[in-house]
Amino acid sequence: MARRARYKPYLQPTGGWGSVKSLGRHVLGQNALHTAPGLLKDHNKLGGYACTSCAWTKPRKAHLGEFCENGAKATFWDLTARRTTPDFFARHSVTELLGWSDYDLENAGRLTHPMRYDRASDRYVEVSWAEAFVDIGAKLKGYDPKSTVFYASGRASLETSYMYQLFARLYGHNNLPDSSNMCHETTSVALPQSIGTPVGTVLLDDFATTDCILSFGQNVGTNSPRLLHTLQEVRERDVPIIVFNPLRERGWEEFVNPQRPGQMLTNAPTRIATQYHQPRAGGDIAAMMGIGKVLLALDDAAKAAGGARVLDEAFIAEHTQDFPAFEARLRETGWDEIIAASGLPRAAMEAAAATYARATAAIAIYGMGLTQHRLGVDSVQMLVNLLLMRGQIGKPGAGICPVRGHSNVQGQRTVGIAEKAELVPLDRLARQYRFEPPREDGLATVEACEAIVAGEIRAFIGLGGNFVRAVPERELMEAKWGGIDLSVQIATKLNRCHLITGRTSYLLPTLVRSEIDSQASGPQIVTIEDSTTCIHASRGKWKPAANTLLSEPRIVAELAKATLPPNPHVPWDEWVADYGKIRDAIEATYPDQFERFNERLDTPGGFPRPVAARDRRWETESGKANFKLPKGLSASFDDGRDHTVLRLITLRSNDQFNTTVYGYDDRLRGIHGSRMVVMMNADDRIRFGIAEKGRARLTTAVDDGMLRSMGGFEVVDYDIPAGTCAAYFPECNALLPLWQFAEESKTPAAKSIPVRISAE
Ligand SMILES: Nc1nc2c(c(=O)[nH]1)N[C@H]1C(S)=C(S)[C@@H](COP(=O)(O)OP(=O)(O)OC[C@H]3O[C@@H](n4cnc5c(=O)[nH]c(N)nc54)[C@H](O)[C@@H]3O)O[C@H]1N2
Ligand SMILES: Nc1nc2c(c(=O)[nH]1)N[C@H]1C(S)=C(S)[C@@H](COP(=O)(O)OP(=O)(O)OC[C@H]3O[C@@H](n4cnc5c(=O)[nH]c(N)nc54)[C@H](O)[C@@H]3O)O[C@H]1N2
Ligand SMILES: [Mo]
Repeated sequence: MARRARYKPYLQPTGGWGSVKSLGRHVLGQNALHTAPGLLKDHNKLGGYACTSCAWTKPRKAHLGEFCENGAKATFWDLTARRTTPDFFARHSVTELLGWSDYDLENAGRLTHPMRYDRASDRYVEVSWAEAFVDIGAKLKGYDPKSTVFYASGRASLETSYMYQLFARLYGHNNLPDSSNMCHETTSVALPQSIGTPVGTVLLDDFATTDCILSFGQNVGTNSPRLLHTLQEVRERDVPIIVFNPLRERGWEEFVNPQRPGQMLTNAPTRIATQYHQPRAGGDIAAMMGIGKVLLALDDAAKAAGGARVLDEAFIAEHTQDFPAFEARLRETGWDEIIAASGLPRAAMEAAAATYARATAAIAIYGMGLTQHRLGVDSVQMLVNLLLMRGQIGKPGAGICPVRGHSNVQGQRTVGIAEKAELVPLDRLARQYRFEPPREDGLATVEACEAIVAGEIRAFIGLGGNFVRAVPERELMEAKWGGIDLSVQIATKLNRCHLITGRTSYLLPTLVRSEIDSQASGPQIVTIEDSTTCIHASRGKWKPAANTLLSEPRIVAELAKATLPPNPHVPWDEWVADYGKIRDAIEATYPDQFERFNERLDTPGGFPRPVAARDRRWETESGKANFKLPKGLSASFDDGRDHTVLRLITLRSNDQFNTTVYGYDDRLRGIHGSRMVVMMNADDRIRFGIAEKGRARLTTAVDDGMLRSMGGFEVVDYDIPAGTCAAYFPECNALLPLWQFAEESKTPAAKSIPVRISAE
């Protein structure tokens, strides 16, 4: 039965009673009420567990309830009383389950037993752990390692991730795609070229002294709500926050902090954004060119009048390279082009620039709205250019702040989950474990998809995630998956990727982070790295969902032992018995990053890894921070001239974590009851002859001989610029061509899919 959507603009603040009510519904829905008191005591606390939801950092001094609506939802979802047992699989064939929604699949509860797909009965059937490991190991031994892919989704701890990358390299490949290939890979490519570090430079303390925040393409209210606590404090110092986002996101508008009883009683919200500009999708490079142009003009005027300069000339001279070329580009780019490409009036850019020009310490925050475009790398580098113009990197209260996705996605890269060989200290791994690691680059996510489509991949191991559902080109990917010989999914809940089976398919169930992980030496600690490079310890507090579950480190170790020839230098069993020893090994591989790792586990607020750019040391080839020239003004694939083509943004609702769908409401956007919705400008709707609240079909507007088309969308008139529309991920991934990715980073261009829309 198709669901009907209801739309009523949400006028309440983010947080507040709406968030409490929504949370209440989710706790009851998962029968997880017994976990609620623990949420207050242990969630994101020293001695407790780190939230599995977003990667935003934790303060040194935690609030009583250091959680947000969505972090709590993620935890309740993990700690549900429901179970997906062997009996469940006996009742439902895989073909039947393929007809279930993402919500219904995960809502069946936690996986409890290792399972193997039985083609004859079309069912997953219980298998012993021992048999699963022996069979998987035997099969892996038979393949060319380079024809296998070890994917990781960004939740697994530093300990698991380190073991996993080592397993891949000992086995013989660097095919380690990660969810970050679909996410902030653009950041990891852009920032090293600009400032010589792949990560952000901002620490939580910087928010206490900043006097201006610029935000591009990030949805704080839904995807990093704890950051709102910090932004609220920033706003109480009357600091301006300038937001660029095609959609009016409630999270950037008003917030009532559920952790503040006084504010909850009065319901008087804190206004977050002081300026809200709505560029068209992919319009940010142009918008930033406009801001840069105004900064130059203000600086020219200041120079002429003998007033305080707007540009930081000393910083530019001492620390940067290529400013003259960038300045020339700003001066020669005309306002007409900028206005057309950004979709913004000149006054918007003037207002933003005037405010930024007055700041002494500014932070730039960004998310998927910049990274998931054809010119995503250029978009991020433009934002850095704006900071460099005014010397806003490497001093207190200032810097660049990518808001990462999964709770340990940044950390996985730090400990070697990377397909690019140059990013990994292979010589050190070679010495530490006495082997010859593969030296050539492996496959990133898009490349792994291409190889699967080409029939070149024999085995796929997924350390978490929902690969087939998260990647572009769904129909082709699902059709080609059957060509994989062995598909092994280490998971907590059932998802669609598990049901798209290879010739042999295993489902290996594991613990979640909030559960007690007991090994030979007692309960274990795991660690994660947040968006600001701080490392936190996490201790599970809850009884595991089933006593048949194994921890992720144990599963990785057993797979490795079953696959690899014995190597006395890799103590898999000792590591599993005591995760402290894995941390010692991580420290041995990365002595500068993880100095005294085990001793510093309980540093309040986490301990930061060193980032050279924070100290104005630029680890670039030039030894300076580089102004980078964008390759174009529009970040999208279409040139914006064909008015029959819209740019489709695919994004997250307030009731989901990526492909995990907690419910059918997107409260903050006022959309209820359905996810098959396209948000569009009313003028566009009329122009395309679609009735109010009518139904529509979206068809990808590319000419590559493939038809990508989806019907059944309900149209919602929304506050979004003409020419841009929005709908939900992962539903829309069938519309995203595999070859439409960000230049250089290969991050799929999920934020401006060129589409045609027609009434249904
Ligand atoms: N509750 C919850 N938390 C999450 C997640 C989740 O699904 N649920 N996912 C996690 C993960 S893996 C990630 S990567 C992050 C994602 O968090 P975000 O980076 O916030 O990603 P999206 O939800 O995709 O939203 C992107 C935002 O960018 C805007 N946008 C789209 N196109 C453009 C553009 O061209 N220009 C500008 N300026 N803005 C644009 C959209 O309107 C939207 O507000 O969140 C993490 N945290
Ligand atoms: N169109 C479009 N596509 C996108 C995006 C977009 O904005 N638009 N965003 C992209 C982004 S930013 C990302 S990060 C990817 C996300 O891609 P993935 O990381 O692959 O997907 P998730 O939905 O996060 O994975 C959810 C599954 O992980 C498993 N899981 C959950 N917790 C654990 C755990 O603790 N351990 C293990 N082993 N398994 C666990 C569960 O079985 C669950 O079903 O999607 C990308 N795809
Ligand atoms: Mo992500």
